Amino acid sequence: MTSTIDTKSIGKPQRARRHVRTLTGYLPEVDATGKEHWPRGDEKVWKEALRGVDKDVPSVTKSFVNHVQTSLARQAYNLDDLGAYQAAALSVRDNLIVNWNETQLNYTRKNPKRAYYLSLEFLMGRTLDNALLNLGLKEEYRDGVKKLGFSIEDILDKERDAALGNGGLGRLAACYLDSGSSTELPLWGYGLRYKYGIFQQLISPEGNQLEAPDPWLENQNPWELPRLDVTYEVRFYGQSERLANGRGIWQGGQEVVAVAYDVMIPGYGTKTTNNLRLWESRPKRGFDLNSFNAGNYEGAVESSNTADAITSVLYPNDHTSFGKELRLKQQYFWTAASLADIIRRFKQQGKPMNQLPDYVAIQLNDTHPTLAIPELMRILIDEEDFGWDQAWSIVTNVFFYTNHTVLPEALEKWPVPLIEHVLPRHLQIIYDINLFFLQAVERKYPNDRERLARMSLIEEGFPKQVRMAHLAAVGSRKVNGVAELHSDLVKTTILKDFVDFEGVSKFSNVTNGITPRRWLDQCNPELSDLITKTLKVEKTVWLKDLAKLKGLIPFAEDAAFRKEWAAIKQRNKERLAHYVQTTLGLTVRTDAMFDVQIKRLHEYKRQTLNILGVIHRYLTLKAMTPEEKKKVNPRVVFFAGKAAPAYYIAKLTIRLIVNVASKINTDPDTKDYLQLYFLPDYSVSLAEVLIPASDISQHISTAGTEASGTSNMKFCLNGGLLLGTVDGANIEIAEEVGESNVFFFGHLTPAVEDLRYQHIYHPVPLEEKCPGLARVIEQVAAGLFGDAEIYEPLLNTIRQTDYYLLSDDFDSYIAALGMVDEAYQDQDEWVKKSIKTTANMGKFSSDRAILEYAESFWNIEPSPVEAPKKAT
Ligand code: 26V
Repeated sequence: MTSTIDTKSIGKPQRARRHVRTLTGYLPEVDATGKEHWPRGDEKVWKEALRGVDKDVPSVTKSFVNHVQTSLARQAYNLDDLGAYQAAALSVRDNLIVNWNETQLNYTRKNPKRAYYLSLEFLMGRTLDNALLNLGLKEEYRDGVKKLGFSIEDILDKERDAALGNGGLGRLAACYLDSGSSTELPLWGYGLRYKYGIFQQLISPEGNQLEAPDPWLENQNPWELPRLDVTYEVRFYGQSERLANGRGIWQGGQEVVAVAYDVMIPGYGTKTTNNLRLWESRPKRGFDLNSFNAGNYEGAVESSNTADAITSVLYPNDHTSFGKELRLKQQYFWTAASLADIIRRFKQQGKPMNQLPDYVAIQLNDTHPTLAIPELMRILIDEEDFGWDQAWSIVTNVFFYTNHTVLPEALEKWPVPLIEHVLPRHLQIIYDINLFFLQAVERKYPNDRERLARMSLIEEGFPKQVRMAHLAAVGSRKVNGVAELHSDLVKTTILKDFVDFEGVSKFSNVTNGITPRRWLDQCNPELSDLITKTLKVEKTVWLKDLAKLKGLIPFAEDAAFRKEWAAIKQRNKERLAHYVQTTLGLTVRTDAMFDVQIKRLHEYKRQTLNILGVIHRYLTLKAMTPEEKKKVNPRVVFFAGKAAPAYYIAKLTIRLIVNVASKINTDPDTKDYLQLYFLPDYSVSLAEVLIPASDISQHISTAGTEASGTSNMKFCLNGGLLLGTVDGANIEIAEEVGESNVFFFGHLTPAVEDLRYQHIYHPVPLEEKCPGLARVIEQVAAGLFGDAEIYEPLLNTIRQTDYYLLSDDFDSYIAALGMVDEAYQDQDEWVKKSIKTTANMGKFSSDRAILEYAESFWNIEPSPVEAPKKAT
């Protein structure tokens, strides 16, 4: 077992670490008098021997072959594409490491205030292509590997996605890291190194989703650096004793060790290479030798089994909570290790703890890391001897909380008995926070018991539960939502009482963003080249100042430009068709409109509305004469997305899509006009193929339910038009690109509550309310797509409460689809819309979003890496 840092010694400089740092650095140490000293040996010899970043093709091939030979122990005759990927990755990684070292040294020397992004999910996707782009080495590697007999595309295709996330929240975290490095901000990520990422989705012949594990680390991960010397002990269970002075002593229970793995995050066109630190759990005592010698092998490995479990698998749910003990342990393990690491780094500067908020800002990505709030209180009170008030003032100036949903079922709550069992000291602290908080509320609103019950951090019931969103809001300096409408809903619904009590200035909005490097340049290289050529601005400039896309607007009127624009869309459709052909063996026609909905399966996202709309179209086509059909523009509908393994209704929706597809794709009456595909195992990499190929994409959540959405931004950036409800970021996209360039339908947010009320208290039979929908449902129920009775529970969600208002929005949805058809008939106008859409998407760069966080919340500034000094 590697030596672990005793929690009591956190903050004391670690000698071993100091040496690691100085040995790899370029810069000499500065002593108290300001004099510079080279830490070891001959400075000249050191500096001459340090690896530079040679960017020419011969250096690339040399480095590649070196890795083939010495890192992989292989040779030219037995090197396959996977081996070539590994060699290329190791060679690119050398460049990242040099920049990473310089970045960290720069921060150590300058001591800027830093921000930390705590996220239980980082949906990174593939790294090699992004690293090449950001380092400016794409062409060199393309040429280099070609000379060695490989194609860069084949090599890039060998990389497995790092899929440590469920959906939008995790991908947002990945975009923000890219933007943090690209804008040279001192921003680190902290997460968990799950052994298994989001499950692999398989679809059975009947259309059922099956889940298989995703052992993504199987072939080793060249992008991480194990830091076996950076370890912390984390305690669970045990007893907590309160002392008279308010301090607590927490002892006993189980201790596990957190080991750091660092993932390098290069910036686009910058030296800044920030760090994503992922924790792995290990048993404190790897092997109990006594038990082993006594012949008890199982006993000897027991502690390792339970400790390993903590970081073994990502929970595959989003928007539903479960109260599982292991998930709580994941959350505490990760927040405790991250805070210990942040505090150790802060203390190395020799500053007193009350200055923590001057040097550290911590962003809580949803409520998942909220235990960091009581954990920092515990450290300050029990270990650092602070009094309550001073500790609370530090805590409430360090944390910032982003809410990502207002759906009640997705708001985290933890049973009090579970927290008491796993984290007894934290439960005491949470109760104390609650007591002081409610006392303050009582002073402002005397005798308002209902208000106290609503605002309490503890929900009464059997069992009582801790409301994590309340704890996060109370313990943070700022609270934000992720799009204008959503931030307003946060303020007027779930946290209304908190706005009344604390004042509105604590609550604000930062509209989400996406990185244009991955979501335009990498996934749509031809479009990126056309933009560069047309704007006559280097792509290194416009990819970092996305408002420059506005320069495309006049070209919407240029017929030659439109032709090029449309030809690229066409080639992207062919690329997608090729993917479907090679992976599923199915032939997609490419002379059709491509209509795409790709996202997690959820009732609120209303994939069901989409598939019922497809059936409606099918029935309409069936009723047409051949003459009428000739006027119809062919449409290909794509779905992709995973359902939470226990989400029965979502899985039934997949089953319906798959079975409708097999019926209509083989129906000679309709197959030339309508095709439908469910592409299994949706991932970041699949999104990169689907998005550039889309003519229209669907973002059709019930108004007020989708906090932002971010794929809507990706489609529009790639010139795909948006069909959607007036929800989330759709609204701001329409504001930017112009309402005439989007297709909106459906009821608005303020109507939703009333409609739901009507459903319950004044129900109208579906046949009367929405005959079109009733007819579609009838056909499904009659077995047109097989399995009649199997779909009953899904159909009943609509026939009964219809909580997500399909029957209210169906008619306007069908009308909007008709408007899309009509607009598509005029290809010139359509392409104009497409160009104008891309041109007006500048606002949605994640660079803009991360700078808003940096300036308005964290108060941090860019800290560019200086060029290394030459040896003297
Ligand atoms: C909630 C829960 C509840 C407990 C079980 C596990 C689990 C896992 C994830 C979540 C988070 C749900 C919130 C979420 O993912 N929101 C999405 O965030 C995106 C980025 O801001 C946004 O674009 C989407 O609209 C929003 O649904």
